[in-house]
Amino acid sequence: TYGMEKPRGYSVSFHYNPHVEYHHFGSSHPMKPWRLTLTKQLVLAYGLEFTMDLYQPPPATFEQLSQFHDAGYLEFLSRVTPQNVEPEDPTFISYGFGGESNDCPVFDGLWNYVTLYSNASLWAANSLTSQQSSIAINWSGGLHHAKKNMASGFCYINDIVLAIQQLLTRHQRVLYIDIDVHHGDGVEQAFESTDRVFTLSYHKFGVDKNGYPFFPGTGNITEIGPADPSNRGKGHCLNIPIEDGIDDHQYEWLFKTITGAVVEKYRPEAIVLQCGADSLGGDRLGRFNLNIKAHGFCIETVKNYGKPMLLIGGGGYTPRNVARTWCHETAVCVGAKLHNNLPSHLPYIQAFQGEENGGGIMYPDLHNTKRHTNDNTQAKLQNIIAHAMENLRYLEG
Ligand code: ZLV
Ligand code: CA
Ligand code: ZN
Repeated sequence: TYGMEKPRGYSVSFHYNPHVEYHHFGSSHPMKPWRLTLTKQLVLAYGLEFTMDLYQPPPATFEQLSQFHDAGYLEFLSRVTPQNVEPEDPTFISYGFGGESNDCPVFDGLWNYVTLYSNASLWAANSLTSQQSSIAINWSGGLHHAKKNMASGFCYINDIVLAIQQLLTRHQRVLYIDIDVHHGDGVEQAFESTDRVFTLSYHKFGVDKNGYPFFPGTGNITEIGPADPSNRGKGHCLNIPIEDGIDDHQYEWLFKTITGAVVEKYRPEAIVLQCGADSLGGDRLGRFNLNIKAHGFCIETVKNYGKPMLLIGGGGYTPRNVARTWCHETAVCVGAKLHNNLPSHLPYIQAFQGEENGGGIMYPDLHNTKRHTNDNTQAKLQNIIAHAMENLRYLEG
């Protein structure tokens, strides 16, 4: 039977290069690659590695990244170091570095870090297009804010755009869904002029008590793509703005209603799901009150559509809960149920123990940790759903 393609089956592939863990954005920076160490340890401790095909992708090449990014920007990224950086240089600032917040610092091994997480997404996309797997996972990717010539919001290279470009070589329509608490602006912008990618982002939107918008400040429900009605991309993006403190029940209802309608109307051939874990309760930067199983409900819902699915990470700033969530979601993909008692041989088990760290269990109640007041009324959510359905009428041509 040689010469025949392997049937798709139900196999899950896991794409990860542990060298990403050795990179540091700086001690006070909220983005901690160490959360990936914790995720990996949990996945291994539960024995989930035996249920998947494992790949360790090498760094991506300059040429692979230039499928989306400008060569000048890549040249800069590949050469800049903490030693040679010139903070006053106008190109440095135009590439999204420096500034007051210093969201995107220059750190040792930056190029190595970005090429590692990017190729893991490319390999994951490739395992779907070559039909080696039906679900492909890269928890180290999901850096949705990066633009073709600019770093933004902790993101330097947009691995999601690169992976979607790979999927477009085999699939006519790709749906991108983003449950990170921030708006997936970089992916939306990259595909704003095509009808072959539909982008759907759920996120916190609004200003704080001092009048500062929640990052990146875009993604209102009225933003549906380019204004020009002759643009093919018009109507192929949907933004779901959410207020502080949304709970499990409300989020699950919003997610299944709206995502279900998009899938029915757009009929995607493949789905990319960005699983940013900063939408959990108790996240250092997030504003929602979601529990792990409500976040995982979104993954389960998308899995049940039965399309080739690429799962990628994203934000998540309380590392122990990021690890719990992505391990739970790995289990959802392979159809395993995890015991609430953490495996006793788990390395770094202290990170999950103690009342403040979740009491040594897999599924602690995150509603009670740093709870945000719920500003989402049933009427407001009803209104968002109605507006979203109205926006989807563009798909009817
Ligand atoms: O999760 O917090 O709000 C994908 C992702 O979506 C800003 N940046 C910028 C614009 C002006 N502000 C700075 C405000 C800083 C508030 C304090 C931090 C402390 C240290 C370092 C960074 C932050 C920070 N930065 C918190 N929120 C921001 C955002 C960027 C959020 C990126 C989310 C990335 C991985
Ligand atoms: Ca989002
Ligand atoms: Zn985020």
